[in-house]
Amino acid sequence: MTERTLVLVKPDGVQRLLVGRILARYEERGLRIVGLKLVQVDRDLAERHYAVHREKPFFAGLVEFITSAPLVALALEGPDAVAVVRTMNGATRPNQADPGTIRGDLALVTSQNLVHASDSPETAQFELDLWFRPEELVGYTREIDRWVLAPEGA
Ligand code: FUP
Repeated sequence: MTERTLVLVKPDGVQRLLVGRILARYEERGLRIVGLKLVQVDRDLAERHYAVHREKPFFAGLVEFITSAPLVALALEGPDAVAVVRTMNGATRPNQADPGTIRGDLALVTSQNLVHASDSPETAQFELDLWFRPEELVGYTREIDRWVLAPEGA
């Protein structure tokens, strides 16, 4: 089923000059970019984004990190996009992330694991609403779609 998901290339990705390479992975997979922007996150947005972790010991550090420098927010669309992107990102802890995943190839520590992606379609809806205004999400088709998005069984 076609889904949209929210991805963040976190401040470590921007500072390490990895934005282009990370975006290229999603693009090359065939996912469609339907929203994209550079954001200097404020505390309020950071705390709302990570609200589920409010009681965790790492919450303060997480908010500090995500607000410390700009990040890139993107909305991706495609078949099963939520699960596909989570798999591409790899395990939260980079020392458990498989080679071939973004974290497994490019990250070493959990506190600087480069990317965030929504963990369910429901979370994706919440996070897309949080990060993008409706008019910032653009639906369109691409010439290549008939080569990467053929209907199942076609
Ligand atoms: P993920 O969905 O893979 O981004 O992972 P979580 O939602 O569980 O965690 C969100 C972020 O909290 C991680 F990207 C990094 C940080 N974190 C820690 O710093 N320590 C932990 O033990 C778990 C998460």
